[in-house]
Amino acid sequence: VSRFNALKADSAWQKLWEERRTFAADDHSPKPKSYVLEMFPYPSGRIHMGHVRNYTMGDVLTRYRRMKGMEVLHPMGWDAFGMPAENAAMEKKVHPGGWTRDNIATMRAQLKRLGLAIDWSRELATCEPDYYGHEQALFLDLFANGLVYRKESTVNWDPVDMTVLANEQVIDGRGWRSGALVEKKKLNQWFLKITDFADELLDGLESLDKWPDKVRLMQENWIGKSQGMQFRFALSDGGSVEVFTTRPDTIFGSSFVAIAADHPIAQALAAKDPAAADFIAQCKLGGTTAAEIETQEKLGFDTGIRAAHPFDSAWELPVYIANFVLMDYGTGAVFGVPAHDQRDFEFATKYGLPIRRVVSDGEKTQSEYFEEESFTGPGTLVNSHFLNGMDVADAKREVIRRAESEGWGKGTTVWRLRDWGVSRQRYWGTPIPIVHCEICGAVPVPKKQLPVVLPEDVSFDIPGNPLDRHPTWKHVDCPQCGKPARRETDTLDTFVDSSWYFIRFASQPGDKPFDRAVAEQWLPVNQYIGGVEHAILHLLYARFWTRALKRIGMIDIAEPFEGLFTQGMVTHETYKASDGRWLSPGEVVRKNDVLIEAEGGGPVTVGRIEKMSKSKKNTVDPEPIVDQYGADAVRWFVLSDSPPERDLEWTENGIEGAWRFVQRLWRLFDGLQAWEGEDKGLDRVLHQTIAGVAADIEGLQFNKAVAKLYALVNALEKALPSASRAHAIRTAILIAAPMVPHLAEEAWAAMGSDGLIADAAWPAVDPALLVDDEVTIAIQVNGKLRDTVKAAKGADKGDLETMALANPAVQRILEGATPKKVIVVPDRLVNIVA
Ligand code: ANZ
Ligand code: ZN
Repeated sequence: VSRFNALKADSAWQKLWEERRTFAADDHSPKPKSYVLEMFPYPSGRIHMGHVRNYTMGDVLTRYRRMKGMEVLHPMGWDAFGMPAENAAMEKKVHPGGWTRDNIATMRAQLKRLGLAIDWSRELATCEPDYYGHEQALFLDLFANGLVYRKESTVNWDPVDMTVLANEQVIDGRGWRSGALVEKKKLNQWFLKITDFADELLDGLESLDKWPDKVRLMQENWIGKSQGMQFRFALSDGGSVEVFTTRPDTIFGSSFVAIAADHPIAQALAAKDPAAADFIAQCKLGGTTAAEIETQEKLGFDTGIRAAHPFDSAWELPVYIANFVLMDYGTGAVFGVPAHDQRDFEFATKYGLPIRRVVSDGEKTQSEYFEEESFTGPGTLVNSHFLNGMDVADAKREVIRRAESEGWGKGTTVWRLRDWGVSRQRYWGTPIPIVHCEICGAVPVPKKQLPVVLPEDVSFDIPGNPLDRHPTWKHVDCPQCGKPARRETDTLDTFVDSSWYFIRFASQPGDKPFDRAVAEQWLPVNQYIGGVEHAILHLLYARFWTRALKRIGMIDIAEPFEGLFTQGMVTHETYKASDGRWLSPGEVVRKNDVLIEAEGGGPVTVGRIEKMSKSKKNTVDPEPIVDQYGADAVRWFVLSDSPPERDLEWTENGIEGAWRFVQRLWRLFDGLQAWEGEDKGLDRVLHQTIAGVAADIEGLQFNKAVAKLYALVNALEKALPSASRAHAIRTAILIAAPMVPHLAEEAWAAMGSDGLIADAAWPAVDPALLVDDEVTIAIQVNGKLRDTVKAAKGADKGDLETMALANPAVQRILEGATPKKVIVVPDRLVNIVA
């Protein structure tokens, strides 16, 4: 019996698949089409285990659907623009383009070593002009249709690095690289009108029934539709302030009004009052993200202005400037109800403002509620005049009705979703195809002049945007009036690149972004697979971009991703040396059952099992593993151990077990002979496995499919020679082919089949063999299990009793005595009471 030589088989079959273009998707195929896509990788350097897991899942589905007779599009490309390339340029003095393209070459070769069924002829990299040039054209189409605009907005500015920072790059108010105190600066930036689609994007979620509920909920919260009311408070200085609330029912519980630091009233006050100006400056030092605002200490400045309560003008509320009120949500002003809002509660506690309960759930006393926190639950209105006794929903309606009829307020809807700011003051991104002219304003670059290509000769030795300080690149003539003008030097957020790559995969003509008819044949993506970290932004932007193209008549697809699957992470144990250094798995050895440092022999503590990461040094590089065990064993392991939506722990034992299984499967096949005779039981096991594995792959429950194949192989190893057994072994190879394609091809060829197993048909199932007509009966004596036996399903009670009494284990215990009683549960058990 031979061994499966994975290294030899892997490269031979990979070469053949490539030569024969086996996985090229045919746009004109008459077969039903399927589009399987995993989120394309960022070319960071090398493939990691998370990639292996992600791409193997999509691959199994692809290969399975091909065997089921579908034409499958399964492409691959590179999300190739972004910050890490510029960081590498600064640190290692390499060009971002060279660094990126080298990484792509390395990672492409690594992916090919996994034997993925990918149509490599459609490969694309977003950093190449033949991709981003088309993106520029699409940007201009959106611009021409009013879906792109420019406005002044606030950014985080690092005064030392002279660069704009993303929120994640601001740590405790300082630039992550320079450590300088970050300033807020106003810049003109480009925006995409995603808010125009807020309703559609929200409603569309309902149709996405093949998405995880949690992702839909996250999108819903991000879009954040709030129904409420907007109204004016008259102010003691003669002016007024408009507030937005989702809780008009709590109006009689208000004890202050608060405005944002950027609110015009605050700004006006700052001009005459230095204390107010100081407070506003202090507010600007704090973070701007919702999470930061939530956790910051709530601070306020009493303006001295008083607001009149709308239902009782004699009732005056102090007006504060407060750091927890955002200018760009609602109206930038609120009324505070400390009893029923936690931020207001903290604020009121700090500034000694009244805490007045107006909603009661009828159980607790006021002091119980309000010592620690506000009460935000449902209940009945109290202390609220004409609202008393109503529930919250009725009270909301009543306040809105009165405000509208008295003319001082109205019911409204507000959205949390903001327009998408796409300007980045960076080099390594898609240049925004606009020219700024003093006379004509912002002028689109004529389409025939696209792509606007990034200049190659840039330097990264001084801070700032290399495009901006390039000696010639930005100096161009205005396309409209011909006078000297300036190119836009901002580039597009890389999320724009990933918002339409799946369309370009489906169709990639040279002269336009895509051919509509061809793209519509493939789209939507039937199964999209990727990390849950993209559950909000990437998926929302891609949904928006697709809808925007639909609105301007470029494609008739509303939702780009029909099915979505978010896979879990790959984890590994962590190790620490006695001095607290993290150790990599390779730096640790086991000796006499304890772990010690390979170098130096010091004791090692085993830490938690965590997501593989460079910082904890608990990564395992896939490449040497593939070299050692072969692609099929690696594929088998990443599919096998846990449900795909959960984390998978990478262990040495696990990969060895997978390797042993691959060898077992090969041995079974290698021992195959022309046996004769029928084994009905085995036929049934086989057909149940075929049907079960198919259902599991379709449901993306790969670990279950793997478990069924294990069970089949166990049964085949035990089975006696028969024609049934020979047939089942051959069929086992077929249904394992999506998971272990190299072994499967090798076996398929050895069976003398012409053609590839990759092109073979999935075996048909005989429905008659799916019914289990044999059951396992437990034989008990005094309730204790003594043996199990097989019996025909539905066998009658008397037969089962006779069989049980004749059982050798039972006879030994009874020693000839007559049992007191025999209880028979048909199809389940026989219990003998002695
Ligand atoms: C009075 C009130 C009473 C409120 C109460 C809540 C509870 P969502 O649901 O997230 O939309 N708010 C309004 N504009 C704000 C702004 N620019 N910055 C900070 N907070 C703002 O939240 C709406 C609620 O958040 C509004 O309802 C308002 O406080 C506050 F028992 O008004 B509420
Ligand atoms: Zn001009």
